[in-house]
Amino acid sequence: MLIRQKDDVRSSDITAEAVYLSRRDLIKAAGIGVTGAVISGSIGSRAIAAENGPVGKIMASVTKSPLSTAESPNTWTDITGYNNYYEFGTGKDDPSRFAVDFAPQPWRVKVSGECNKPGNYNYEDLVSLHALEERIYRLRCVEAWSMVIPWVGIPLASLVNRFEPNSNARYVSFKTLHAPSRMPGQRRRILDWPYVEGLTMAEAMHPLSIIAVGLYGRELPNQNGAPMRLVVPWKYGFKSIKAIAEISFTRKRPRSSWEQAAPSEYGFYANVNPQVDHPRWSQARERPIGAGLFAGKKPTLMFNGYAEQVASLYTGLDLRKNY
Ligand SMILES: Nc1nc2c(c(=O)[nH]1)N[C@H]1C(S)=C(S)[C@@H](COP(=O)(O)O)O[C@H]1N2
Ligand SMILES: [Mo]
Repeated sequence: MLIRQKDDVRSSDITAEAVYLSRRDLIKAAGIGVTGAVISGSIGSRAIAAENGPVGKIMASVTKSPLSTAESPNTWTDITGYNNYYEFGTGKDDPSRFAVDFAPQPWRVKVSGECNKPGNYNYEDLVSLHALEERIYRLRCVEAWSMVIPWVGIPLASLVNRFEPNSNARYVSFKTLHAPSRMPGQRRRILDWPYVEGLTMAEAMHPLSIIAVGLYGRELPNQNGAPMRLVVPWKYGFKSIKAIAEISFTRKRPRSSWEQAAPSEYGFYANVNPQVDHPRWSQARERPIGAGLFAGKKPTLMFNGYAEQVASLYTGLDLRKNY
């Protein structure tokens, strides 16, 4: 069995658009004849390989954000090959296998509820008006594994402001596309489809909350939630809903899919918290994906390491009750 090579080549060491093959990808490409090119992104410092399906186009004028972590990102292969996306199956490699033919364009988003600008918006109209930023964020799944992911996205607040929520809007909810013919997992009753998630308005307006449309400087792969998904880095990964087709502003708190499925295990807040265990496992430590077979777990940080930025959103809230 091949053990992952650590390919910590810096972006300054490789010219943009240069073809860069990590040793592992070279061996793989030579050995089993991977179809498609193995290319490096304009931004990424790791090899970008087609082994988990198609590689999207490079996105123009992406700026680096000061809100990124300095930790080195997981490889393209890890981020696009180890996924949770039950619309395409419950196995970690199901989304990369079964979302290949999911065509995310054209895409429309229905906006409704307590706002002055409801309507049906085109993906282009929503995204093209905003400057794209690279945000390298930690992702901590409630299952106690983690990654570091270089998203490309836009601040959620900029998008929300376009719809002019009114003073009745206390929450914003999101729904994934419901299309069983295109999302095979929706033909089975794994969850109550479509997948629903929600945030308080204060959480939605927080500068760390983004709508991701890309990865490693390229268009978002289908398995990561193309064409647009939420990323809220201080919360467990299940809050970061994929393939958003509806956005609604509400007075009442929405019930998210995992909360509906198992309310004693998954709450509305779902803030990463090493002190509040899941009923069936500890949340004190996490397994970094891609660290190698013999690497140990590492401690999970309060609010996934974003406490300084977000703790004030929760002053006075009992985080043990409001898990
Ligand atoms: N629609 C939808 N969104 C989803 C999920 C899902 O099953 N369906 N899984 C969630 C979970 S549990 C995690 S950990 C993240 C994983 O995102 P990634 O596969 O891009 O790393 O997506 C979240 N968003
Ligand atoms: Mo997750």
